[in-house]
Amino acid sequence: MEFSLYAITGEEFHQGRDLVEVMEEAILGGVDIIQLRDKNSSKNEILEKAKKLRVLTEKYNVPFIVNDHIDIAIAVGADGVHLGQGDLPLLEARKILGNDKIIGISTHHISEARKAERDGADYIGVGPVFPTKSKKDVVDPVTTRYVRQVASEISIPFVAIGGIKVHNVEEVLQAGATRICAISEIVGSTTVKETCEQFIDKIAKYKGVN
Ligand code: 3NM
Repeated sequence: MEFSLYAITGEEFHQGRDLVEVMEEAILGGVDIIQLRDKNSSKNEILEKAKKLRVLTEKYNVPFIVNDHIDIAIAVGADGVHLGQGDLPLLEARKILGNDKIIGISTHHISEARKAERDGADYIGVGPVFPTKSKKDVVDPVTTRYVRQVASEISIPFVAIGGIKVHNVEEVLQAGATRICAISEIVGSTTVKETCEQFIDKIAKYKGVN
């Protein structure tokens, strides 16, 4: 799983801008994997958004991940799903999706990271590193301490998430992360492409260091 900047949708931050337009700008700025995450819309609405994002991500050859909804992921031919700790267990999701699809799992503790690795996750989320308003049921920040722990102990790819901004991303990279994920900093930016370019520059600076 080669990627460095992961953008998740968060339409509450768009200030009226079109979903596909914002995500296209993010891709043009260097985002190399996209997740549709929508906790507010109906299943049909999410399906329609997923179809549009599938067309966009296919155009740019960027992996497309759907949060929670395995059925929608299959229906639109997404590259994979992202599951939380309370969702369908990874082993069951794997039975449905097979080995060719990407399955990512949110983790907030090293025990969850170890289990996800054991169960065959393709990548894990590591967070929330910093306080965030983008996730409702969020646990206390895990801090860069957890990032360090995962970087030294876990072999599968991991992506740091939660409150990560251009101004604090270097702390996370210094802790050993090589992949960064953000919602509000990217999709809430008035200059989405430039914000992504700034993230990419900082990630590149630490490439080969970690
Ligand atoms: N998952 P922002 S934190 C969706 O820790 C999500 O698993 C998290 O949004 C986790 O970049 C988070 O705006 C919200 O802080 C990330």
